[in-house]
Amino acid sequence: MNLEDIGFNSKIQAYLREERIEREELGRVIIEHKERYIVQTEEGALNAEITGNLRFSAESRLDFPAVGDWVKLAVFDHNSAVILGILPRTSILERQAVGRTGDRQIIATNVDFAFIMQAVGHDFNLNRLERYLSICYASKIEPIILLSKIDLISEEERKEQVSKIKNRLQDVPVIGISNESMEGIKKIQETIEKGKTYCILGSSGVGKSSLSNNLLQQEQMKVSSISDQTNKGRHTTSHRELFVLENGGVIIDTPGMREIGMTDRNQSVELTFEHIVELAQECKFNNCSHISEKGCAILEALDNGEIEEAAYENFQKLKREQSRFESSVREKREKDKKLGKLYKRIQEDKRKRKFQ
Ligand SMILES: Nc1nc2c(ncn2[C@@H]2O[C@H](COP(=O)(O)OP(=O)(O)OP(=O)(O)O)[C@@H](O)[C@H]2O)c(=O)[nH]1
Ligand SMILES: [Mg+2]
Ligand SMILES: [Zn+2]
Repeated sequence: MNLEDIGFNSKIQAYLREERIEREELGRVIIEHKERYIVQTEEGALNAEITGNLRFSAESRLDFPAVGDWVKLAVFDHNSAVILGILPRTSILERQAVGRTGDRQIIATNVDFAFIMQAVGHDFNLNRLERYLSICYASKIEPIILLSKIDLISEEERKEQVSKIKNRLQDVPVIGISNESMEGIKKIQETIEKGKTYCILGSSGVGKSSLSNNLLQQEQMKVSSISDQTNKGRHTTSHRELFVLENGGVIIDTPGMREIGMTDRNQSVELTFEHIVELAQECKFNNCSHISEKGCAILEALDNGEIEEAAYENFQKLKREQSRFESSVREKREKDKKLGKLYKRIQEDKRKRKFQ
């Protein structure tokens, strides 16, 4: 396998030249298991760990390698290496770490497109689609919505669901697919460009790994069997994994996500609700709260159906979530600062006592 197959491009090439990194020292993280990594290099896949230095200087999860990262390696033998550093990321797909306000979790990095997958039926949810869009736009990742399991509904029902998506999320492409009848799979294959990275996102059980296998044309990823499905809440895929398609596209399969909490990435929510943000600029007063003001463009648009009530509510909810994240990051930083000062004082006291 050569590096171009896994997404190597002229931008990375330029970086290598600038930093005097040899091609042989470069790899891409394809699997992550709790601080142990599998890294694809031109010579093959290697088991890798990070250096103590990298771990020690890491300030947050963002400083650890993630699936999709390009990393500089020290290669020891045929199958092991140490990760010395992470190359600058072109994009970071991240969410709020589950149950830990103010902490983030990287889903994948250096992603160009996201396949956001929802199955017809219970899983279908426009508010959740807007969450996914926001985490994509946060990092300039282009979303493509996949409506899966269309074999389970009629043609008419499918048209209805697609138009629901189109009405709410005007400019995002939607592809209906079935891993059973294979409808739409060819369309996805045609969409995939060589050297670009596609991350598949969605709840557990929507068919992400089934799609991965169909694109790979082999059973690479474990798929839940029908009997497993009665076992609700069970996740079949437990880690993120990157693999290369025959035509050169790169796919990242991910475990199903139940929550997609907003982090503080700039503009993410605004870009998803661009039409609402634009309208708000037409309000008569600059500081319009869009609650009862005369000449409020938002209230008017809600009245005449130009904006869906549900979309507006979701917009506000995501913004609130984002500011909660921001303030908890700020609080943490202040706490750390206070702790730092306290620590310094204790050290000084100790020193003084020594000399007394
Ligand atoms: N009818 C129908 N069933 C599907 C389709 N795609 C997947 N399935 C079934 O749905 C179940 C879950 O599929 P997976 O591919 O494991 O789902 P996943 O999204 O990878 O799930 P996690 O790994 O838990 O996140 C399996 O039993 C599949 O056979 C489809 O297009 N139509
Ligand atoms: Mg899976
Ligand atoms: Zn207003």
